[in-house]
Amino acid sequence: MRPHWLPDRLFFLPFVLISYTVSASPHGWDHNGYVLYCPCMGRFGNQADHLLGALAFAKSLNRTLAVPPWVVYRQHSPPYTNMHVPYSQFFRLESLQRYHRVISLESFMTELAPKYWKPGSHVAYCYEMAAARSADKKSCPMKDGNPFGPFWDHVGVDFDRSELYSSLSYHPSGVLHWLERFPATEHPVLAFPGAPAQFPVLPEHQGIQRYVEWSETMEQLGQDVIKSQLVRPYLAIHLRIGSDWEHTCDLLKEGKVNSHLMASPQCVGWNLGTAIPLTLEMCLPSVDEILRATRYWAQRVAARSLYIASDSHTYAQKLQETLGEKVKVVALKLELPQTDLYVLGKADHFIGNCVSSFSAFVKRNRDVTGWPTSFFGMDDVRQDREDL
Ligand code: GFB
Repeated sequence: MRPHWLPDRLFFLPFVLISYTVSASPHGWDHNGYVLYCPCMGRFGNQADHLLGALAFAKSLNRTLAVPPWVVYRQHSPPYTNMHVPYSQFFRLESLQRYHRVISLESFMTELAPKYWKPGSHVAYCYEMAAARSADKKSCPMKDGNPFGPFWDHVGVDFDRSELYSSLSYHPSGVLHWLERFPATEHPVLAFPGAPAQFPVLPEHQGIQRYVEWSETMEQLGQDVIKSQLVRPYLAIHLRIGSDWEHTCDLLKEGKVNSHLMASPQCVGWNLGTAIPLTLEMCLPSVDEILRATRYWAQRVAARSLYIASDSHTYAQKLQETLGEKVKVVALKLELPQTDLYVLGKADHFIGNCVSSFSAFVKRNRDVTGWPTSFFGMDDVRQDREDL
């Protein structure tokens, strides 16, 4: 659903204007150096996890982070090419400054690179293992395949040579090794093929989410949905049940993974020794479980409306039948996933998918503002685990 006041072609116009405003301010060169990377793993939720880790990494090295655009895949509709959406279209870049120095990658390229990071000086940094897969076995795979090639082409960068490393860690505890090996005086710009961060984001970096604040345009889009469609208290659920997800959860069925699968540490715990076993209902909740958990939480919070975000079916009719006519069931199938994320984040209670980083974004967003979250398949196991 596109808001009625934004015609198709103009949908991204306000975002473009905002990014222009942000990039119009002049930036001086930071002699402590820069970190650049391609958010080349996964879709929005994965990229958001990586952003938090990359912010922590840049802060630990005291380098400015060049915040990349979001890579948005258009696999299901023409023209099938990736979009590169500036960070500031969805979130306020200036809010990140409260955590650490940042510049948008777009501003870095237009304002600073022409003077300080010219063609000929573009060095790529990666693990030896990653370079071993390249044709000459010693070049970082910066532009090999999609999304890597289209990303750096979009940024307008070719790489001239590579610096390889083997025993460096992106965790802030490894900072001294980085400073020794790649001092900013000789290595002003560290450009990586992927995020210098772990996935999922480490527990100690989850709080950085508080600096990820919605842009004014997203606030307007999200509030428009809440005010026009929902009645508080409202319950919100995220159904991650599409076919790609079924394949992911098959790994669990086939016994190929343990409790740690993608974002699952958020609900089973980080310590594998004490982690809650990850069940199929937690990964791919059945219709019965979706109805049960929704009914349970709707009663507990005395919900007057239910918001369903889904990558596939919404089960709106079944949910309406199970909740009765006093609860308004809303399933809009919004075009922009970020509007769903906004509305899920503001609910009086949220039921997410433990394994999905899309749900994890919502959970972190709610954690930093003190709003409660539960997960499908877990209502009976979490009650006595205060550590989760
Ligand atoms: O966000 P994400 O990394 O979460 O990727 P996972 C899932 C994408 O699916 C979202 C769409 O970014 C959206 O584009 N999507 C999922 C939704 N749920 C919803 C929803 O409720 N509303 C809307 N509008 N869109 C990982 C992916 O997904 O799963 C990997 O990053 C891979 O690429 C893996 O596919 C299996 O962590 O759930």
